[in-house]
Amino acid sequence: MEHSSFPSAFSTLFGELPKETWCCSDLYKWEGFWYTSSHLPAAMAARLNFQANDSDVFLTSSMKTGTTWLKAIIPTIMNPIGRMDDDNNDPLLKRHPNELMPSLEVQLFKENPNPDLSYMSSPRLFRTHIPYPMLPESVKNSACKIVYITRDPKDTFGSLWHFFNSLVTTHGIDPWPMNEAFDSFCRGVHVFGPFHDHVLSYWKESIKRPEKILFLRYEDMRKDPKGQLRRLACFLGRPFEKEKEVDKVLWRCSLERLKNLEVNQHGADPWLGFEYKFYFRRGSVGDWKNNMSNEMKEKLDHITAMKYEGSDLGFGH
Ligand code: PAP
Repeated sequence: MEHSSFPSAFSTLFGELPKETWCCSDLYKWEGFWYTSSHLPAAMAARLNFQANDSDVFLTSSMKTGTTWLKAIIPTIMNPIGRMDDDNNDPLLKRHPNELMPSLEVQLFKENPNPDLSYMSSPRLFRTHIPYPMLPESVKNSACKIVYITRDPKDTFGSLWHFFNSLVTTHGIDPWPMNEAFDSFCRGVHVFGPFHDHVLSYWKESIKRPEKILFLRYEDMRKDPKGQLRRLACFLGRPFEKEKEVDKVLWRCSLERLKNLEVNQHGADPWLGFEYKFYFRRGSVGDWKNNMSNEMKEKLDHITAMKYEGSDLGFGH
């Protein structure tokens, strides 16, 4: 995995932090969560220097929970003409969803600890995998909106394993043993992990401040896409007026469509080098049945039930 261009100031710090090797990368533990040597300085710089505007929208998530779907949906909802505009002008035709919502830690604060963001027009749309406690204070305290998406931990793990295994194998590296990946996931050691703590950090805030943080589940989006889309649009202050607008956004952002677009079949993320096609796979609910033994399912369900006890998050069964 890549390194930040300003890690030298961090070399002493890195030497003092708990460290684990995860899928060919070194991860470092900072304030309870695991980061790569590239993400951690960028997240710290963003926390120090990022100034939120009230009109900003933040898409937040742990990895592989359905973020790419929302990276397509949110810009389409927020674009005043995007919902009904000529399909030939759809930005998704030319740009992978990653490019429509820049990431704090992967893009904006990676090369420069204090980037000039004045070129961005309002409303600015951002995404991040940074856990809630590490968010810049102005994001927490301004009126900007935060959308969080989560997913069944079993499907999240399966998606994470498939994604990184595809990356390593296409680079000629040995496959990532699933049992090794699973053991790390259960211990909470993975990029931006522990998964359950990440989810809880946002869920708790969403209970306290539902007008500030909208908490979505991938499974609900799959089961009732229209209902969840309306909920999201209202939260963002852009309610739908016509049914066909809802249909249009869902079609434009559907996995089937995005997966088959030229831009997503052949391009690669310029910041990460990851091939765009790997962001689109099956998108199934319950795909863990194809990946996990019963023993693995029982183990992860048990951890989930313990971690989520007292919440209405579910998933531990
Ligand atoms: P990220 O954290 O790297 O951004 P993220 O988009 O959160 O990844 O997760 C990828 C998952 O979302 C994949 O799930 P799978 O591995 O179980 O198949 C991917 O298929 C799914 N996904 C991507 N785009 C869409 C979409 N438009 N609609 C539904 N699911 C999608």
